[in-house]
Amino acid sequence: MKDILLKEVKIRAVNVPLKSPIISHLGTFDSWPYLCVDVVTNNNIVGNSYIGPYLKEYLPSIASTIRVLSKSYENKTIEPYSFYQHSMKSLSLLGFKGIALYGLAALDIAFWDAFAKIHKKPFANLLGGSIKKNIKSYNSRGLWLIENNKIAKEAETLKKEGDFKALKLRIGRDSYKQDIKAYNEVIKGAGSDTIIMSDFNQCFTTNEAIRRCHDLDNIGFYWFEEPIQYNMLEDMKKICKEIKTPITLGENFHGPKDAHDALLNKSCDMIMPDLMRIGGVSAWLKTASIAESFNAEVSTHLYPEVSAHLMCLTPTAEWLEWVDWANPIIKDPYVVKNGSIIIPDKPGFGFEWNEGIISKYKVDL
Ligand code: SMN
Ligand code: MG
Repeated sequence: MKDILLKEVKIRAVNVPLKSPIISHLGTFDSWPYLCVDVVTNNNIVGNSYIGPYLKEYLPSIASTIRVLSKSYENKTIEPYSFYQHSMKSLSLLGFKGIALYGLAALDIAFWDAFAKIHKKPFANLLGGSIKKNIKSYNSRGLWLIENNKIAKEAETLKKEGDFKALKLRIGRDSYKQDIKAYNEVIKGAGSDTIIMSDFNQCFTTNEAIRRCHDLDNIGFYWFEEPIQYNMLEDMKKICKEIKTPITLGENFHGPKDAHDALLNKSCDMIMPDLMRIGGVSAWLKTASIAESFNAEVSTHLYPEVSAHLMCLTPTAEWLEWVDWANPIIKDPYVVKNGSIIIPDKPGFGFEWNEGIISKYKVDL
């Protein structure tokens, strides 16, 4: 095959309204900011990626790291793995974490998408995996810290959206009794066979977390997520030791080494890396191998389209987190049926932009 070279990297920013607001211990959000990246090759193949870095004010600085990182690869053959290794080395001067890593992730995902399109294969197939039809997915787009009397109805709606078997409830309300009430409302609306994950979003001190996790330990939550500040690995270890319900961490792992450190330290029972914060596709694959070596289950955080392919290549894959927040910017959004995400039979990760919506919600960089 003739060398296919990187011609150009285009970056656009959007701020997409959410169907219903996110109300969490991390803050309240009515819209979600994205950077949409296109890597364009000399034969006009386009690799796409998006990242959603939470705070729209930081879109320009992340876009700027993407531009700087991509400069090294202009007119070079598209080699995503080598690009990742090279970019990571270059970050030693800036730090391996935070927004520089987010920029690297955005580029890495788009390079892999282009690479798979060059080879005319869905990404998971390109790497020698089969496209799984049963990637179990939970609906995580709702059940925020909303009023109790709204929970049952919302749970019922969320469950029906893709015949989901599992939903995630945000907890850490004022008292443990309120968390239990919220759990019971989910059961009331979605049925007693529903698997219910939970997320504290780091709202407690260590002592509070131990107390609350004990109070909720026999309720039936499938997992407790991030009870305390994400980087308190020693305290997390203590919580893990005391509590029967599995504890998960991972959306705040900045790079594979964070996953390694948390697993080695027994700070969590399972992990759920975020595609952006872990450092993109290349970093996910490294993390999947680390998790395999600890025999630890891997779930995903946001980014269902790319994460679905990665779950096909993750030996200890568990739950995929489904959110539809990026659906408006995607031409044919992925769907979930019978509680499993459907990976489209298309080259790359299988999504293209909805240009009209991108223009509508575009923000300046
Ligand atoms: C979450 C994700 C995105 C925004 C707020 C909260 C949450 C999750 O931690 O795991 O889905
Ligand atoms: Mg979370």
